[in-house]
Amino acid sequence: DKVKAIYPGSFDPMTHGHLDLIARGSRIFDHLVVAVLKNSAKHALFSVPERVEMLTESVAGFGNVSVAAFDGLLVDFAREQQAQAVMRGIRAISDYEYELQMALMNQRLAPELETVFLMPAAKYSFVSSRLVKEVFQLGGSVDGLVPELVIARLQRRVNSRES
Ligand code: COD
Repeated sequence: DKVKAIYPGSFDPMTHGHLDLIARGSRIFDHLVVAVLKNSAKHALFSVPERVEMLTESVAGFGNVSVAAFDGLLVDFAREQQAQAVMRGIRAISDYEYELQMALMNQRLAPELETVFLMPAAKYSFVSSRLVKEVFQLGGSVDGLVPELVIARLQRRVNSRES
């Protein structure tokens, strides 16, 4: 049987940490759906279509990875997609508590759906979308932490705010 997994998140914006996880997921699952949450409480820098576009371009090289947007409960989206697993990343102990809470809540809501945790390469373990935005907006370099196409969009976003 084929195993389909959902990799949900805000991806505002996607980073090489996310891509590292996607590469790992694409090797162990038959199909991976990267799912961008539509109605996040988090204040977003990029719109959902922009985030989907950046991800879609970045995963084009993987034959078994697709990108979608979703709203409502993750477990409902997973059922709709007929997925067996949810993939999440753990960078450090600090991620664990939040991830465990969500995994256990999702397990209660959908006992048939497994959450699978993967660790990124150590060189990406400190990378977060939040810090990428902060460092870039304050004029620091984020080269090597996000794909070039994300840097180009960050540049345009910050320039348009300044002018
Ligand atoms: N290396 C490896 N992994 C990373 C890195 C990195 N450098 N950076 C981030 N990650 C991982 C994160 O740990 C996470 O697993 C994933 O990548 C996505 O990260 P984010 O920050 O974009 O995603 P979140 O945490 O904002 O996503 C939250 C969800 C969208 C999954 C959650 O809010 C949700 O499921 N919402 C839908 C409503 C719902 O079902 N709620 C009940 C949940 S119990």
